[in-house]
Amino acid sequence: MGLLFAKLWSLFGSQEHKVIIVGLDNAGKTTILYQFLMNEVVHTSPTIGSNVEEIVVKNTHFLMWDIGGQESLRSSWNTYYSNTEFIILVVDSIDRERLSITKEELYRMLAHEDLRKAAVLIFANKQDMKGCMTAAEISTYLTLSSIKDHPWHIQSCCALTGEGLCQGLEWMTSRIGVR
Ligand code: G3D
Ligand code: MG
Repeated sequence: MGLLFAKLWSLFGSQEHKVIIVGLDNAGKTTILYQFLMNEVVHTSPTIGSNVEEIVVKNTHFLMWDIGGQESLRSSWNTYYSNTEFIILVVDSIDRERLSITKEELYRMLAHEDLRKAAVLIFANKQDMKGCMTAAEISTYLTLSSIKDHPWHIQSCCALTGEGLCQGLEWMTSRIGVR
């Protein structure tokens, strides 16, 4: 019985959780993914199509899909949605002009049937930039408090230094098994 339990537990523990990393082009999605992966900053180029990497946090495996954010690619985001447990939405906190587009994309995703059960982590990235919006400002603009049907969390971060990224991942691991 004990052995069976241990086996089941290890199966559960090593189960993969699908994550999609979305956001407009230049928000910092690829930089964040590679920070998770190797804890160092890599030179990135605009993502055409997608990058996928497995990230392990405290025995929890996340399969993370970094999806290109250019306008021409956004219409195909929904092909990545099935079985997604977490959406990481990366916001460029200095890009005030395009926050309205991010908002539209966020609510479009939340309304999608395949993302019904997904939890949303919003990274307010580029907090090192002078004059950037704070996480609180972004939260207000995106009216996050109105989201009742998806668990959500906003975390300020700087993908270049990695600051704030661990806290975001910790929130994700804390959600596992809650639903
Ligand atoms: P994307 O995958 O969302 O399109 P990238 O975005 O990860 O390719 O990042 C786009 C640019 O933003 C990159 O600069 C990257 O270094 C920069 N960037 C990412 N995160 C931060 C951050 O927290 N602070 C600052 N200051 N810059 C950041 P380049 O110059 O390579 O285009
Ligand atoms: Mg990219």
